[in-house]
Amino acid sequence: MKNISDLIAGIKALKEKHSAVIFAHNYQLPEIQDIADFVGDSLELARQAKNSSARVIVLCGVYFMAETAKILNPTKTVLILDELSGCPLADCITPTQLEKLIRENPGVPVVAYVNTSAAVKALSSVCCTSANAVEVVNALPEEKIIFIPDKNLGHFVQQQTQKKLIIYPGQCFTHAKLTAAEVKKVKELHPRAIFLAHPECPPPVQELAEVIASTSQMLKYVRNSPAREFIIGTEMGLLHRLQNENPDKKFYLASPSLICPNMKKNNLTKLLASLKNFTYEVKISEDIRQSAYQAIEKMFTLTKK
Ligand code: CIZ
Repeated sequence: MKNISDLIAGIKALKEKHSAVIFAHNYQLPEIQDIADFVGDSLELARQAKNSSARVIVLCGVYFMAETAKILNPTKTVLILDELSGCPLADCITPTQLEKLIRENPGVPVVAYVNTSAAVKALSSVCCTSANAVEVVNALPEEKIIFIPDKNLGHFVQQQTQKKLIIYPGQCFTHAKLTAAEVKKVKELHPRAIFLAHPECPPPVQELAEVIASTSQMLKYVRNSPAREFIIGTEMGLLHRLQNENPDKKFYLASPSLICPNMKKNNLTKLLASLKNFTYEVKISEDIRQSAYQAIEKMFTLTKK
């Protein structure tokens, strides 16, 4: 068992040796965020991966995020720290289930949240993230849209658009745990605080929010807000960045249950091992990768400013 400074020194040396970059999601442990070259949400990580000139990308997040980096960078080595850091939301829908939905709704385009497998993306018309879901849906010419796999994000988008969404009934089990009763209690304790909820939270929680936002939107909102106190309704990892970027503001997690066990499978020991042994390499068959690439590229095209 190495101490933390040995781990950090080892990671930095191997990173240099392999011309690697470390990307971390906003929900990662503080020590992973601190050593990363870039920290962001899945849209920012995807954009960063697309523009990276590094030979090796180490993705500290969950599996679909590493797959997205590989889809955009087929010639690079993409590593994930733990093979088992999946995403139960992404696992909610299989290619067979999506094929059935498409057969039942001929001609209706599929908007797939990036929290899906490469094989599901490959069957979809376009991807979206929580930061751009409304924009993607509104940019499509069709009036009826299949939205997969998160029903709470689907509910949020449905409130913001005139289009008719056919919403798949999946959900993120971490965000789904947050209840309106818990939020009301925290609001009572901190009456001046603004409540920011992630759109993966259930509708009764969304109704209590002053702001419904993705993690990147929460960071931006807090940065620009004159308020001093905020209740955060998303995975606890975001508090590290919020607090670092806003040392004079106060943050309260809406519930202690807002911890994603898969995001928290990653740690510095596994990061060192990943760079040392090139584990675990993400591989995607070329036909699936090419089709999934189209869906991600279309998201970038539709949301180009
Ligand atoms: O899109 C992402 O990265 C997720 C999973 C949450 C968010 O809002 O950033």
